[in-house]
Amino acid sequence: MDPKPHRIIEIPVTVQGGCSNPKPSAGSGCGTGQNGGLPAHIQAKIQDHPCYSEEAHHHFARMHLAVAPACNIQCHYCNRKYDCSNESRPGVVSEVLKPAQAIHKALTVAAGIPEMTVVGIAGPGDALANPTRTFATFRGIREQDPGIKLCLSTNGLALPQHVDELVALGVDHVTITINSIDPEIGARIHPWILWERRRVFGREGAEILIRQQQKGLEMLVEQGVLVKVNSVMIPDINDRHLKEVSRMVKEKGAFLHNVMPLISDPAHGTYFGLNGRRGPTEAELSALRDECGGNMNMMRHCRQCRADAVGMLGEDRGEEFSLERIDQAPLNYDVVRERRDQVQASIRERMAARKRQGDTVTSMPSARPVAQQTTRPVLMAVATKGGGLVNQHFGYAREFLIYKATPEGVRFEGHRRADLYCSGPDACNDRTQVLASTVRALEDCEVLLCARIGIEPWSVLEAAGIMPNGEHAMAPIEDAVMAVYREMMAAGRLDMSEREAIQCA
Ligand code: CLF
Ligand code: SF4
Repeated sequence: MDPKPHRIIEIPVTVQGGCSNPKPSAGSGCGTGQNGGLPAHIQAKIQDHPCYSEEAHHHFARMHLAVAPACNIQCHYCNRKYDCSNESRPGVVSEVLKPAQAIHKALTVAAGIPEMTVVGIAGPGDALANPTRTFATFRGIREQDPGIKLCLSTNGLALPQHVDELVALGVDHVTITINSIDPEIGARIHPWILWERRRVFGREGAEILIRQQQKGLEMLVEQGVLVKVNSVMIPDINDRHLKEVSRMVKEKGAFLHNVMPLISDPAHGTYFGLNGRRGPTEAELSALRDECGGNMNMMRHCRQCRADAVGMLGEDRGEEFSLERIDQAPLNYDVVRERRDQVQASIRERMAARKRQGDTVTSMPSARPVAQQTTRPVLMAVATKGGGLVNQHFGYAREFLIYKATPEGVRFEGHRRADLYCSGPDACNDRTQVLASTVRALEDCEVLLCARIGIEPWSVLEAAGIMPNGEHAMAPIEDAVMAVYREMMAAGRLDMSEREAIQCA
């Protein structure tokens, strides 16, 4: 780290709590899937937004419309050939859309994926560096279907001058990427910005960016918009600083903080990638999220989506809805809306029923202080294709969700990507390699829950200390995790020595 003392920019908080300020109560953790305790109007805003509610991401889908190609800043983790790293994993956007095309695409996806609740604009550049295209798109969707939530992601430089228009259009969810509140650190991430028709470099540019971000955040909160802050964790540049960022954004009323790992691959041609800057390890990321979590609700289920992503988080159905394909699709939108409303109402009913069941299943039966002190936590990997259920065949899983079971209950920790084990009859030679990489990705997990698994992967995982378990197929994930944890406890497999218990605490 740079030893020089840095000046943190913090615009005095002018926004007070009030009914429009959506600060959640401590422990209400939208990032934890437990949304109880939130005021009803906030609960209504997040309950079917897959990014703002961890629980919703099992049930509802989102789509991004790639209408915003230009950007007004430079980030060292971005190469314009690729999606905006604010909201995407690297990969070219298949097609940049004009507003009319984007509106038609959104309505067509709503017809094909009735679970889709949110349309976001997240690049491939910056949504507000392309205001004409962005607002024309939002306006068109709002006119055609007021039931779709509108969501926007921005670097924040041009945010203050657009807050009124966002509010007028009913954009209820805005993400600002804030990587630093210290211009010295900011300049190491953002080498220049475009400001008042000129390039402003280094510290001066970073200072303007930070001020605009904070001003935009305050203005949105004042108007009752739910603000999520994304931060890219960059080891040895802003990793230790992000706790300070978390504190500041919470103070200013941000609803949720999403710390994402730097994606740094030389093949992407970014400055950081080409200069050997590494991304954080899973352990570093998890530790920082825990540290920030003391101040703030943390998002742990982000998939760093493409700027043209379509579907549930973690899946990409963009190809099904390319311009070429959707142009031929006939559309009776009254029917679409009716079907969508029915599907979403039945999902909400299932979620409510599950909530009514309460915590009885996912917490331990009674307080047993001695057992709790000496019972160790266990990480479990889960193969799911949505719905909050253990319902994916191991061979078809492209990612695993990671849950931590403790005597106090079950907590979602994040996800790990995996290569497809069953990718067709011609891919048999790759399977050993795929299994080896899955074992590496899940090396800290002791159990793998899935709907089914073949004998070969079973043996390899078991030998690596990751016990496959298909007995809870189609069960709710948290119930299944807790049931296996109880079995392990009953078998005496979770006992710790007092010394281990202290270390664990
Ligand atoms: Fe898109 Fe972002 Fe809206 Fe979600 S994504 S604009 S808030 S609808 Fe979500 Fe994707 Fe993570 Fe973004 S998982 S990258 S946080
Ligand atoms: Fe790239 Fe997004 Fe940064 Fe612009 S704001 S340079 S598009 S990562």
